[in-house]
Amino acid sequence: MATKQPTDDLAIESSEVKTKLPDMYKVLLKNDDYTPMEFVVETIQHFFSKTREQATQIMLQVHTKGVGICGVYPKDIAETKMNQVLKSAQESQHPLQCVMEPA
Ligand code: TYC
Repeated sequence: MATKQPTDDLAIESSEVKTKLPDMYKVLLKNDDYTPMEFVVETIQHFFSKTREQATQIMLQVHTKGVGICGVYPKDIAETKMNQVLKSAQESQHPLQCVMEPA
């Protein structure tokens, strides 16, 4: 009788599991002289899930310092949010500028 050889034993090799956090990007608003403060506050609330109080603080930061951070996200999410803000501003004919940069 043939002896069964242990040919199909599963070997679980130790492997280094590489986990890498995604590169993160800041989404920024820039100040201008024309976009209404209320529009900016509503934009920050809507697209960046901030409370009215948080959104007002960010808007005032932008208004007084020229730029402010709305949030920090992985690249694809930052791009989506930036483009959503720009589209919304364009549709309302406001010159609001939104940019992203590495965090
Ligand atoms: N400076 C604008 C005003 O006085 C308000 C404003 C705030 C515009 C933030 C853009 O990203 C901005 N109406």
